[in-house]
Amino acid sequence: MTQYPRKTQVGIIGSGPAGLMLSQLLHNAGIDNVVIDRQSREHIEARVRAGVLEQGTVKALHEAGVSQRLLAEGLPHDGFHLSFDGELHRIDLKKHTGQHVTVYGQTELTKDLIQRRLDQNAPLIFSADNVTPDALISQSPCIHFEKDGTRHTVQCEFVVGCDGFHGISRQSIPDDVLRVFERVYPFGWLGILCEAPPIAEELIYANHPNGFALCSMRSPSRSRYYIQCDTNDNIENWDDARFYDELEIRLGDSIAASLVRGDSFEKSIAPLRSFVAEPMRYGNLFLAGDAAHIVPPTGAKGLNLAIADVRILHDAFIKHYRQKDSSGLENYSTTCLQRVWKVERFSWYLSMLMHQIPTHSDFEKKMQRAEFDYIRDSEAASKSIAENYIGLPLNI
Ligand code: RFL
Ligand code: PHB
Repeated sequence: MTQYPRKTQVGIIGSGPAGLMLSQLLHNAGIDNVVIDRQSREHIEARVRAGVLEQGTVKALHEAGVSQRLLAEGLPHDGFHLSFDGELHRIDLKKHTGQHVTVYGQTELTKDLIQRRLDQNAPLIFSADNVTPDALISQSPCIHFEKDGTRHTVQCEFVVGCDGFHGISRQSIPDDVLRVFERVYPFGWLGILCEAPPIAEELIYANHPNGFALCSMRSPSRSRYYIQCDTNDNIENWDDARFYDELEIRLGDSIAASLVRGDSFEKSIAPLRSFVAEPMRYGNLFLAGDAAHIVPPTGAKGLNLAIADVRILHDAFIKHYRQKDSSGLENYSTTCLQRVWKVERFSWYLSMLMHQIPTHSDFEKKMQRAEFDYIRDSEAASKSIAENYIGLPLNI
């Protein structure tokens, strides 16, 4: 029978980007850790999600030693486009910030992180049932889980909940301790992946009276497209022809002329939500990534925010273990939340600017248009979008 560790310094629940990256960073610093996920490796490696990495995220992956493929295959983008009723405005990231973003799929990043951890014989436990953090406000917290019908317990010094929005970690914090702030948007994103060259070299975020559309990519031969849809819509209602017809309308004739309609091989609908849980620490449990906060995907921030949390937490653990200084851990929640709320603001702002909001009056539609015109005509407004899009510094 497989033996699982009974003791570790940091027990990590969830092997998404946050959990895997934290595990790698801690390992590199000589801090023992165990990662436990309820899903199988195959399931985790098949999830299609984010596509845009901030330079800080790429740098962190590089420093963690997990950037070989990312540096070879990632696509540096010096700008992106906003489109309003077919009128394009380019946000020049390079000019305004001196930085770029990198297009590289979260799916590939996750595969790279898993492979690296397994190459190092890391205790990475997939397909665990009933994962439960326990004794969180004691000096000896632990994680219980079941594997192949047998119950196991890992004693930890700290537990980190990297188990996403629907995970168990946040739910383990009593209601009278946790305060949540939430907005659920009255629409979703219908996304497809297809084997066809992207419509343009850079991303296009479009607002049209029919709704939002986003043209993104994974590689020079693989495209990722999204359109705003009803939250309760069903992918069965959207064959590729209908999807592309609608995408073309929302982009306008001149942009749509370059569209190559590749057969889709992934199609899904994602809800849009803003969510923050405060505090991000309860006793010896720390929350990181989507377990603590969700942003609507319009600003491409969720994955980047998750990596930022674990970088801050990693620094705090190093201070704790090497210098016997727990101030980083004490301040973890406050430090992260400062940044989280700013990123929430940007994601909310860009979402409200670029979508058709069902409750909007004609006045609010005019305000949206005026905002676009202002961004187009003002260097300062474009620069503000650029500095948020490339990613705010860690210590703000
Ligand atoms: P994840 O990736 O959700 O991983 C959580 C892991 O925890 C496991 N888990 C549990 N394990 C044990 N016990 C339990 N009870 C558990 N419950 C859950 C899960 O199996 C999973 O493996 O969270 P993490 O690591 O915090 O990472 C967050 C990111 O995945 C997320 O923020 C981004 O995908 C958001 N996002 C984007 N972010 C960007 O930075 N740039 C983008 O361009 C971008 N585009 C997107 C996105 C998210 C999207 N969707 C589908 C919501 C586009 C879309 C459409
Ligand atoms: C993606 O490529 O999946 C993507 C890109 C930019 C976003 C959201 C998603 O803002």
